[in-house]
Amino acid sequence: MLRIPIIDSHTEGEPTRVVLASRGGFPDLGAGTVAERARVFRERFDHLRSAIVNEPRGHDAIVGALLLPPANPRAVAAVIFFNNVGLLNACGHGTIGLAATLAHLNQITPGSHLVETPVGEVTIQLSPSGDISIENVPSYRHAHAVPVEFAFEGARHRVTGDIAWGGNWFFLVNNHGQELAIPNIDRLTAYTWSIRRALTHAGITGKDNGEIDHIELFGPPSRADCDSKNFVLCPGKAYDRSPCGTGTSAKMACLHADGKLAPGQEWRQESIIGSRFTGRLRLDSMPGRIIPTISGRAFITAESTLVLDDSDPFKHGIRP
Ligand code: PYC
Repeated sequence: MLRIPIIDSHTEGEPTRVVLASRGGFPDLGAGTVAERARVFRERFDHLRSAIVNEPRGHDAIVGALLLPPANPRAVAAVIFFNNVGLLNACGHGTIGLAATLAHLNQITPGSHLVETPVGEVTIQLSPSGDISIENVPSYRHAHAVPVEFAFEGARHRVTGDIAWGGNWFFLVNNHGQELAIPNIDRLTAYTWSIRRALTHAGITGKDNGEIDHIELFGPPSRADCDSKNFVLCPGKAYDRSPCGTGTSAKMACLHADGKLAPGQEWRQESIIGSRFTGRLRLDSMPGRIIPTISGRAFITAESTLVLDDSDPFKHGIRP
C-alpha cells in the first residue's frame, strides 16, 4: 500500500490537489532545480501523476500540485503542477490554491512569499484578511491575428487569434461567434478542441516551438462587475472552471500590447461558470513584457490520504 497525503481546494471553482511530498508517499526527485525535478517526475513517475489526478481518485478537471522544498533559500516552496495528461508549465489558479493550502497548514503568514515553478519564480501575496494574489511570471504576446482554419460540425471555419505566453502558451480568440454560456460547454469544448488540433496540424506554435495547449475564447461578461467572460480549454480537454490565471495573464499581455490596458489598471475576468479573477499589470524590465498580478478566492475542500493498493488494477488511475 502506498499512502499519499493531499489537501484539496478550489480556486473560483477550479480544483487543485496539493500533494504533501514532505509527509512521505512520493519518491525523491533529487536535489536539482524545480525544472530538473519536473523532468525526473515526467520520465520516471508518470504513473503517480495519473494515480493522483485521474479517475477513480480524481477527474479530468483536477490540477495536481506537488509541493517540494525550494532550491532557492529565499523561496517558501517549489511546486510542479500536473493534470490528467501530463505536467503543466505553470498554473495561476493552482498557485492561489497552493497559497490557501500553505496558509491552512500555517506554513505562511500574511506577506509576500516566493514560490519556484519550472518556468520561473512567482510571488504569493497573502493579506491579513486571507485574500490572495499572485504575481506571475513575465507574460507577453508572441504573435497577433494569426489565422487558423478548421473543420467543425461539418463546415470549414476560419478565425484569427493571438498567441501569448502567461506561464503556458495560449491561442486567444475574440471573433468566434459562439455563445459563452454553461449550456454550451460541450459545444465550446468541441469547438476549441478543433482549433487546437488545427494549430498542431498547421505547425503553429509559441516561441521556440512551444506547444499551444490552451485555447481561450472571449465574449461579453454576464456580470456587471466584469470586463469580459472567457472559456478556456485545458491541455487534457477539460475546461477551466476558473478564469485561468495563466490565461488571464496572457490576455492582459495582449490588451497591453494593443494599448487597451495600462499599468495599474484593473482587468476583471469572468469565467464560464461566473466566477472572477481581478488582474493588474506592471511593466517588466524587458520591453514588450508585463508582470501580471491575479487575485481570486480559494477554499479548502478536503484533507485526506490517497491509498494505492497493490492489488488494485486501477491503482495508477485510468489513463486516457
Ligand atoms: O489557472 O493558470 C491556470 C490554469 C491552467 C490550467 C488550469 N488552470
